[in-house]
Amino acid sequence: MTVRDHNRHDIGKATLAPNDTAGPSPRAAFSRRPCALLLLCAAMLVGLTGCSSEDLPTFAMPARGVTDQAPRILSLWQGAWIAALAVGAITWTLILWPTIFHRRRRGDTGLPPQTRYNVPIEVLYTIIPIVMVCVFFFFTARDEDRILQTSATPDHQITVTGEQWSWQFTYASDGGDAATVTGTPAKPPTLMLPQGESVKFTLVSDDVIHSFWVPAFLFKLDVIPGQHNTFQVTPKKLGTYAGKCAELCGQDHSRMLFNVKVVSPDQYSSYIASLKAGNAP
Ligand SMILES: [Cu+2]
Repeated sequence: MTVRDHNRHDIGKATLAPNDTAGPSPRAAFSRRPCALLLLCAAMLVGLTGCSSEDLPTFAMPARGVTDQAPRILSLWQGAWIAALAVGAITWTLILWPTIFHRRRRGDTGLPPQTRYNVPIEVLYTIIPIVMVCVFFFFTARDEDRILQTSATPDHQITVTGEQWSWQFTYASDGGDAATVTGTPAKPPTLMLPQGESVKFTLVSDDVIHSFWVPAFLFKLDVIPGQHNTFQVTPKKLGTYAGKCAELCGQDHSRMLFNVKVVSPDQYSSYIASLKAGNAP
């Protein structure tokens, strides 16, 4: 018998006798220590979910948000990160544990016990990903539904028109005449918003698909020709924030910028009045 034949013989014996009494059974191989680690990860996960959003890091989100809907978005983001890290920790443990502690030792011969046709394990690693996808889907769908809810009677309404390669803001508050600001790539427009008052946005496009993105809102929404996408926010913090297009829309896409300025309601009213009178800055 050649060496190759001998090895093949050994392999055949090992794979055809998975419950060989010389080694531990598949169930015994699933030792207590990895189980303890998994339980520790689960306990940490439960502990983290008990923390408030403010206690947790933003996980590379640029800010904590300046609108009423930002906390929900940040919370969804943080939850997704925690779940992904927990899954990563469990996966890394399951990979590294056998790699380090179940290496082949001197004197070991043949293959370790094989775990083919281990139905409980196969059912487990089929069900767990399905449960994970269902959990992610549930929280994402729930929050997306709430984030995109709009009121029938918002305090103000603004139509945002995206066009290659700038933005146009049309204010239609208080049932009065619309006032419009149109920007250019060389002169980015400023979107004025009142602090503490609800603003419903309607996004329309004159040409191609753009994306209305204000990083400080922790939110962006596509601007699609022939479709009116809407969302509503109440700005909470005074200040000036950057806005940009987040959809590659042509050669000057990178110049499709604007500013968002959150001011007091009085300043907002006087700005709209001066805009209608043709005296806006
Ligand atoms: Cu663009």
